[in-house]
Amino acid sequence: MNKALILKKQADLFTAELEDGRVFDCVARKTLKKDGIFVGDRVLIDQDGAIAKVEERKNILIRPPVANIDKMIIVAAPIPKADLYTIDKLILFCKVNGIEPVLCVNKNDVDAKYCEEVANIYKKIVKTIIISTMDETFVKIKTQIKGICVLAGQSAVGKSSIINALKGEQIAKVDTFSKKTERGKQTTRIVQLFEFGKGNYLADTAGFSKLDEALLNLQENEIKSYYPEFMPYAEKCKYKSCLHTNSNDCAVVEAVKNGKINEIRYRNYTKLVETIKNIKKF
Ligand SMILES: Nc1nc2c(ncn2[C@@H]2O[C@H](COP(=O)(O)OP(=O)(O)OP(=O)(O)O)[C@@H](O)[C@H]2O)c(=O)[nH]1
Ligand SMILES: [Mg+2]
Ligand SMILES: [Zn+2]
Repeated sequence: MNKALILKKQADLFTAELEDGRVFDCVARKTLKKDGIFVGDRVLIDQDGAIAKVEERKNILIRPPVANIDKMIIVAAPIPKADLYTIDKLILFCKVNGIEPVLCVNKNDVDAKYCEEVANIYKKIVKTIIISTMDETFVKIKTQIKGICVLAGQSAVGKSSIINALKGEQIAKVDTFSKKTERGKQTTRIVQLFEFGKGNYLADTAGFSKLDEALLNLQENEIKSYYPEFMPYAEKCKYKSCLHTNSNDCAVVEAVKNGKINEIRYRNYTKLVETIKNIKKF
């Protein structure tokens, strides 16, 4: 049997790439549940050219459905304005699932000052780049594509535009922000891995609507360990197993007050802890 990687899935039809680089369309053996095969899956192809087995996964995202993600490029922009709570949840999701997060602030041509402000919040926490798909700066993305990478972020931030700019052709469908909001739908529907040099892929996706569910398995007291900027202060906090959500003499809260920890990141952290606490009550 031959090893292959699933690049695309449309209804019952899969596009797979063999180790020698050949790309072909195939179906799954009747004994396999086709819902159980994801883009990014490493599979075995039998002599009839059908998918016979799915190999063990490193991680999996349910919506959008992608498996074995190495890196997530989280895209933000001035239009639509960056939702920092979503960015924080995506970074947390990455850290929990062994995915390397990279923040890409796009549309620098629209508002460079705003892009820099967003980048400044994150540059010490994750690898951060500022680009525009309208000029040459988009090439900064290219060196980031290692292994299976996915683009994530709100609708209209420019994920499909990034694919098109990198490929130098219009292969991913792009719509204006106003058209998207009129329809209330994202333009990109299917997940597909685009190849950028051997072994390196970038997937265009349509947002991460099941993100909250994916984070629910976390305990409220483990979230803080995924905030590297808390560490130096958390160590000094005099309360044992402190959640750093109460103001009485907590070293992390002090650091927020003194401007050592970004206040928006911190507020989003407490919001997340509260959300998880409340859900656990049911
Ligand atoms: N000014 C400017 N506009 C951009 C840039 N990148 C993308 N756009 C525009 O932003 C709009 C949305 O781009 P898309 O690439 O469709 O966004 P998307 O993130 O793929 O959206 P969904 O598929 O709905 O999730 C389009 O009108 C693009 O032309 C940029 O760097 N600068
Ligand atoms: Mg898109
Ligand atoms: Zn504390």
